[in-house]
Amino acid sequence: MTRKLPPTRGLHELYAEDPQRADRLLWDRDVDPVTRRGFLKRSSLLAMAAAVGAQIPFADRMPGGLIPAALAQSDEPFTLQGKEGLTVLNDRPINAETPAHLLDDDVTPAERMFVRNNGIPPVMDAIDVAAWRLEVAGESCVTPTTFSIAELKERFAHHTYQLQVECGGNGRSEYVPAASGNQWTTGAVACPRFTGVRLRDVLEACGIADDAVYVGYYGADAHASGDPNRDPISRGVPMEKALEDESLIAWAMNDADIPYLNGHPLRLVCGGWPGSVSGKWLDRIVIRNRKHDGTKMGAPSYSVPKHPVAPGTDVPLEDFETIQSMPVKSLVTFPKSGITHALGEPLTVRGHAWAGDLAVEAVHVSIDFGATWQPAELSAAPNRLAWQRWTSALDFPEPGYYEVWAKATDSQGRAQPMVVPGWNPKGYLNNACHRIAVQVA
Ligand SMILES: Nc1nc2c(c(=O)[nH]1)N[C@H]1C(S)=C(S)[C@@H](COP(=O)(O)O)O[C@H]1N2
Ligand SMILES: [Mo]
Repeated sequence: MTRKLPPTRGLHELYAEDPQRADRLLWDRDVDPVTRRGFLKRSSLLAMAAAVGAQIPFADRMPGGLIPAALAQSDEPFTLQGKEGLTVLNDRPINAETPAHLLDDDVTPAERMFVRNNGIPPVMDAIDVAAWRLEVAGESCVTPTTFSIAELKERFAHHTYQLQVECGGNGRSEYVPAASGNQWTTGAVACPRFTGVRLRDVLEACGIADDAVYVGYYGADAHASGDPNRDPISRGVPMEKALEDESLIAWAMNDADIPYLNGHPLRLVCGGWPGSVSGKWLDRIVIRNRKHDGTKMGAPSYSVPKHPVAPGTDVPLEDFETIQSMPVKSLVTFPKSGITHALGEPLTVRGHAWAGDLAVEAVHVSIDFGATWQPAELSAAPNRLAWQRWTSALDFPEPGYYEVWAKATDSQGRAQPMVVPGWNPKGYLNNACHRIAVQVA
């Protein structure tokens, strides 16, 4: 076996001689303890190696407190009909995320699109497509109009785009102190192909008054309390985003009806922004002369502090701003974390990268906990606001436990952080590098 990493080998020898001293050398770093999943800052390398089932060749480059990806991922206990393999986080309301290896398709299949519900979806059997109506109104709408789905299809040109939808809280589970809300890991993201009419075409047909600044949506789902006078969610986007070519009122996903849990029979899709702007079971759109003030539009919902704050800070509401474009991010979707790979053969890894309203310019991968990076091959997006495929062939120097980390950089030069980025009270915008475990034997 080649000895490419003498310091690492030395560390293992040190462990054999004097484990306590080795632990001090390795783990006494000034980092936040991460204890939630039971792995303490000072877990010994021996304990860690025992837990992952192999020596860790790059252990000396492993950040203190890191929970090995091999341990951080859990298996799925429940199944949602039509969403087999997704991890159910909640059932009241239903929220389910997709394990990274099930997001490997270029175009996310319906059964693999995550589900994020703020309230109670309309009763499935009561959804009558022929009777469904979309009302367009609001104080800045010149000619309020109500459309059936057939009328939308008939009056306006049809467009299809592949659009990435990511929940603003995707990655929330990694914040310390913990932020309340669904404890998404990495799977509240998808990129299916949506077909519908442009929101712009419909708004223009209804007349956009000169003072219009915002568009808001309402859906047919009910508030979790059952109170018919409360909306579970009613968000929207500034006029500029609403008028983009890719902002759709969609009835189809991947050339079929939109799945019931994803908003059948009609939904708004404004890709690249928090998923919460893409209203499901869409039945009303309002053109507003001020920022829309529906449920979950105001701070702290889908908002982050205007300036960085220390973890745990109590932030006054006036110091928040509404999230707009989502930050650059990537996933490793192949292989599945935890695989065993044969030494001496290159391992092809791949995934997706996306960057909100921007394009992804580069993806880099690392097998040594971020000490060195190599560029991955990156494909162009099929259209704006779709994720991009990346691929890379990796060589491993010796047997043992490795992690593959992926890091994307957007067209403005901003890269993903390797560690969890700025803490915020609601746990939004965690775009830390994704990582998978690989055993080389
Ligand atoms: N009517 C309605 N629209 C909604 C929601 C909802 O609860 N009700 N959830 C929003 C949120 S927070 C997200 S992240 C996306 C999720 O879309 P999906 O469930 O199709 O994945 O839908 C958005 N649109
Ligand atoms: Mo969301």
